[in-house]
Amino acid sequence: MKVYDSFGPNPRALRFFLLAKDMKIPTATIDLLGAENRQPPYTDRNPGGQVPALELDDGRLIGETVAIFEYLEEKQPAPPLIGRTPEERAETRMWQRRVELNITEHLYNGFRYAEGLDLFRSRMRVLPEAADGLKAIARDKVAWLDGLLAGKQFIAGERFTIADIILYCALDFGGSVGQPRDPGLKNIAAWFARVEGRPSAAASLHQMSAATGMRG
Ligand SMILES: N[C@@H](CCC(=O)N[C@@H](CS)C(=O)NCC(=O)O)C(=O)O
Repeated sequence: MKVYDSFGPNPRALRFFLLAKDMKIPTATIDLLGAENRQPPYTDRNPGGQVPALELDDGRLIGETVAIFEYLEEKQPAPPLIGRTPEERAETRMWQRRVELNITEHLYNGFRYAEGLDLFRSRMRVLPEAADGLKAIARDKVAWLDGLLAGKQFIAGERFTIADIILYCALDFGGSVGQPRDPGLKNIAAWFARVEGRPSAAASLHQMSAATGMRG
């Protein structure tokens, strides 16, 4: 297998996952800031044009971070980051969908249409007029999640899962690009500190983070 990796919060989520599972997979680095991911030969393999991606031993290429998580968890179930049982896996997938559909997609698009506009305008349709609204939706839903985290260690309950990895990487990135966390959200703050305290959190940060000022 080979991981196509780069700077950025989604590749960071995969690095976090691999570190947490202690899985070592050879890596090829894609120049995201130089848009290598948006050109052949990368797009010949991954028409989604984004990073990360996973090349399988039979040559297939898998894009989409969660599809990669699911594949790797099936290959190496321990430690479980999706779940041991059908019930645990269903709960994790429910929270992962809620996190991505309500928060992280809006946070990322809010960035792409504002602070990231110069980087993204040649790559996709951008909607600068939507940026503030998308950021506001992400903030509203983080506040909603804050209430739901009361009495829980992690998003899916007592288990640390991919829902935590995905949200942590997004909120850490957001904080570095003009979407800071509301310090009044005490449950989110405590949860963030718990995830940040895991060794894979710091270890998954890309070396370019220091130079760019963006945590990815
Ligand atoms: N839906 C994709 C999103 C991946 C994504 O947004 N990757 C970013 C890096 S964090 C990227 O490739 N950005 C550069 C670009 O879109 O050109 C996933 O979950 O893997």
